[in-house]
Amino acid sequence: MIIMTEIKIKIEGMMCGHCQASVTKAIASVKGVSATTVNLAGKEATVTYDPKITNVDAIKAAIVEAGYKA
Ligand SMILES: [Cu+2]
Repeated sequence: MIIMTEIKIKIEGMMCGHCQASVTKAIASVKGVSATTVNLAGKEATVTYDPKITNVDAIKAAIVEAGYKA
């Protein structure tokens, strides 16, 4: 049985649609993430993931690796 967790992560540094796409791609590439919506104006990402596979720290690390602050 898979129980998904949904979290919101604040992100600093996104300036345009390209940044939004980069962050979305970075988060989606994390193993265990099933869905993500990045809100550019709200500087926030909503991420749905399997807590047995990944965690908030790994998702934040992917955002930082893409060049943004989480
Ligand atoms: Cu940009």
